[in-house]
Amino acid sequence: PQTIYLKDYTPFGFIVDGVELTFRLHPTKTRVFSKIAFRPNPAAIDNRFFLHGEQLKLINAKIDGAEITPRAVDGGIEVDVPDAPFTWEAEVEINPEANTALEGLYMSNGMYCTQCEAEGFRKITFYPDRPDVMATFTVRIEGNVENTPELLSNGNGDEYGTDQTVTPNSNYAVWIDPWPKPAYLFALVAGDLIAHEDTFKTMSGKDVRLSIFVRPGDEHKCAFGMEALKKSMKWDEDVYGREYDLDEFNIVAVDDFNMGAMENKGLNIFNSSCVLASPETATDGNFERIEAIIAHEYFHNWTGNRITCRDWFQLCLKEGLTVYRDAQFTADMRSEPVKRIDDVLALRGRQFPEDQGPLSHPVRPESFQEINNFYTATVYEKGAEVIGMLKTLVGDDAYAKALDLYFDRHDSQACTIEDWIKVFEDSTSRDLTQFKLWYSQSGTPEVTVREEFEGDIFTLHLSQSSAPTPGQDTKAPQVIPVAVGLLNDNGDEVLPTQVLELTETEKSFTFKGHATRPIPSVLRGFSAPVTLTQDIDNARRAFLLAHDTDPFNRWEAGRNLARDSLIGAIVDGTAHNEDYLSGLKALLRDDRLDPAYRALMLGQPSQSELAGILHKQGQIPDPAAIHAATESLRDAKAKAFADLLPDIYTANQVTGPFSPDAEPAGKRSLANAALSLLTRLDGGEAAEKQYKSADNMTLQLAAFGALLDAGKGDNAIAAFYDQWNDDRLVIDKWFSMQVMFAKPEDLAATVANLTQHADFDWKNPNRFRAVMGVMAAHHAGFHHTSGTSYQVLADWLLKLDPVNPQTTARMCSAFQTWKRYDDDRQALLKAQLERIAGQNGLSRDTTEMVTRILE
Ligand code: B3K
Ligand code: ZN
Repeated sequence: PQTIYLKDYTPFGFIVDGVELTFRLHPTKTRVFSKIAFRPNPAAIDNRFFLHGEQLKLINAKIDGAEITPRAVDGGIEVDVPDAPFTWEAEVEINPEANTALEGLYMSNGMYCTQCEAEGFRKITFYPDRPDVMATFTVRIEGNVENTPELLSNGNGDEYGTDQTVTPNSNYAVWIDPWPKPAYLFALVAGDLIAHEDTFKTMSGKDVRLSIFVRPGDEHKCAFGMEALKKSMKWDEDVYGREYDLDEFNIVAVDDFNMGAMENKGLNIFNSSCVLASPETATDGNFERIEAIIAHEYFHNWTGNRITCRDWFQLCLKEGLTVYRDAQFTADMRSEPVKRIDDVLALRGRQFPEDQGPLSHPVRPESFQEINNFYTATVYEKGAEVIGMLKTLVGDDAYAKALDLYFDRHDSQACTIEDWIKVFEDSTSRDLTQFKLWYSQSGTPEVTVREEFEGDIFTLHLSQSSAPTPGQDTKAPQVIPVAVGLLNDNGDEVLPTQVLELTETEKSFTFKGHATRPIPSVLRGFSAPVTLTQDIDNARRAFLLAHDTDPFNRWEAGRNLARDSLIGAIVDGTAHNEDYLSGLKALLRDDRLDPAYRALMLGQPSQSELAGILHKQGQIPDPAAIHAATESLRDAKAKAFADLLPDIYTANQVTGPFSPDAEPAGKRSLANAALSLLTRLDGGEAAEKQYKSADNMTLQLAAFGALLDAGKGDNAIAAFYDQWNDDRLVIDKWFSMQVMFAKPEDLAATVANLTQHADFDWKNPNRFRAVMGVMAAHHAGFHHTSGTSYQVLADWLLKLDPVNPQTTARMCSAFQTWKRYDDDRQALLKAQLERIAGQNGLSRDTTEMVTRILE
């Protein structure tokens, strides 16, 4: 496969003045007619007229009305064209039904839909399928009124009719999108859909029609998504001054989708799991995620669509910023500290392993083979952390000013990270040259803190280092904002949060006028995506757990105690730390603390996180020992909190009609956390009761999990299936839960068994992930010494690859940590990776992933 480099970028030789498309829909023979106005681009160096095109059957092509025969070249066609404006016309045939890769135009349950980002438009028609080519689109869709009464595309609906003269039962719609956009934002949906409708009045008083389109039967699952959409629209006006820019905004729910959702201009397409929700079928976690994803896709309207990326290396320009914006939104709608902790958990769970293994790449990568492989936690989540650091460094007001300038200066442009940085430099006069390293250096920096106290001067000596990553042996020091506060012995804050800028390898910061030695709280709010090494003892951590005035660091203190207790148990079988247990108990009792926050406090590092920590410490992680230690810590908590758990459980029951708001959801999460520990004491009695009386999925699923965990899930497995077998999204949960709670030694067999089930529709990405993704995340089971899980996963990846390379490639990351483990496991893992790599005809997507992982 060919490697594409950022340094090779050149602009396209032509400018597109307008695109007209007509779709004559047919499940296996859809005709696409295109008429595109081009003119030479004066800024271009290369004026070859190359159009991307893949899996297209060309019926005919014309330049200025005269039929021509294009030259077929790698990935598309080339044509000799006049050195003056001209019109390109083409008619192509495509086969949506055969499109199992779910990229381009495909069918899902009888419904036509598209996914074009990153490079899927080239599977629809010949086009310069690159984000820096922006154009206005007019789209006519012709369908069959019975199968596709609803015909949707980007922009504003201009015309809808039935046209009996051409074909009986035919219908058509015309859509005009007045905003220039790259082809990756094109969308088309056609099917038998029901709209859940509403309206929104924008800040300048324009009425926008809002619709969520779903398959018949899902109408009752739209209300929450609609509220989330209206909240997002209002929030973007209030906080960023961004107003919506079309007369309508449409969302469609699709069952077969490779990812969460897609921000197509005016026509967002969602994986049904990321928009549909009812109290009976969706958990509080689902509700929160849906709200965040709807916000994310909506926010892309400005950060992504109005201002887009020049090339795919700049992906973080839209994704990092939009993730940052959706995090701000969730923090505003819900609890800021809880959101921050959730995000750091996700970062450590997904981004750190990526950045510390063979797939490590900069937030702005410099080369790729398949761009779909770079929609990663690094680009998205670390990309958002980088924006957060920038805001911390320049301050809130300067950030707001810079963003205004960004929207002003770059509206309707395809931009780069340089443009983004320049906006901040111009509006703050700050030199951001060093800051830019966050975009180009990969890896997780490690910050080490040393304390000194002399006279009345307290000094923090900070240093930074960064381990080599693929292609980057040495690193320059980065600018790391380290938020610090000081406490006295009573836990009073004697210095409120200050941001220290660590710009060199080593730098010391002094704090004068302290009669007694202060206690620092370092990296408050997780002010930078780094690992922190601090030589402090358990007593200090217990003090911070009890007193830190920064909610993130208070949680972090408990987390570190849990981590060290677990590492001690794993490495030398040490008993669990009593200070941790008693400190945590005091905190759980504290009713002034938000229940959601207390629920997070009850958590502990995951098994794979512990494996990563041990590996970083130069040890070989033993999955069975890690599993045993995490189980024993849960047992220890159940025992230590035995008298408290029933009270917590009872006090956090929610009565009245279900609401997914933060407050009741927080109570449910604490009650469910208590239930999971209680089950270790009562053998599942309380869980059984909760399962029977549950009237919402949050309670039902938690009880189901507790029963499975206790080995008492058999009845529930049958009952759950009977109750929900007509709801695909709930049946995904049914599959996942059985995999998640399998005993390590039973995992491979459980999975093998589930894949035999009639409902294991493996071509559906949600179902595939519900089983295979959850298996790969089951640390002790996946890494069971038998190696059977490795083999089962590889078998299924090989089976899925020819059908859906994108989902296959993504799941290969399950193997990215293979070098952490002992020789036997490494050999088993490597054998599977090599088996995948050696497959004939393996997709470009999967080839790139396994090659990088093996390197
Ligand atoms: N921009 C899309 C992701 C497209 C992924 C293509 N493989 C969704 C999002 O980030 O909002
Ligand atoms: Zn996005």
